[in-house]
Amino acid sequence: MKLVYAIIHDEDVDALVSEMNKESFSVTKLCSTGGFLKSGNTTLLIGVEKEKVDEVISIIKKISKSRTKTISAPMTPGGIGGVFVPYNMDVVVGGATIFVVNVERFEKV
Ligand code: 2BA
Repeated sequence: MKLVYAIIHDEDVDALVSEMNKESFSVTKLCSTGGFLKSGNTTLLIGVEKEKVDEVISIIKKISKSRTKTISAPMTPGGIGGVFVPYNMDVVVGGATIFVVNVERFEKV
């Protein structure tokens, strides 16, 4: 058995969870926060048999869309004084960040 972790945009959650349920995959949804942007995202946990991992990943790929976020980053100008001047920077986030790990033991009691 494998456990798929998928970090996705909050905006894609409803469509993705619906599609997973439609295809009979069980999903647990966790609220998470990206360490770089420090904004909310969603982590899905999906436990599946090894043979089903590719199917799960193809559903994630189909539904998760990448988006560009503009962030304000401080920069120091070359001049004297070290004044920080904010400038805008575009960051492409996702579609999805996916980890697949082995599950040593799985039980429902
Ligand atoms: P964040 O950490 O908020 O990162 C959002 C986006 O910012 C990233 O998109 C990437 O394009 C950019 N980014 C991240 N760290 C950066 C850095 N040190 N310098 C410049 N740009 C940087 P994604 O790569 O698509 O990642 C989306 C979210 O997935 C991340 O949100 C984080 O929550 C998670 N993630 C990505 N890679 C991960 C990893 N190796 N381990 C754990 N979580 C990861």
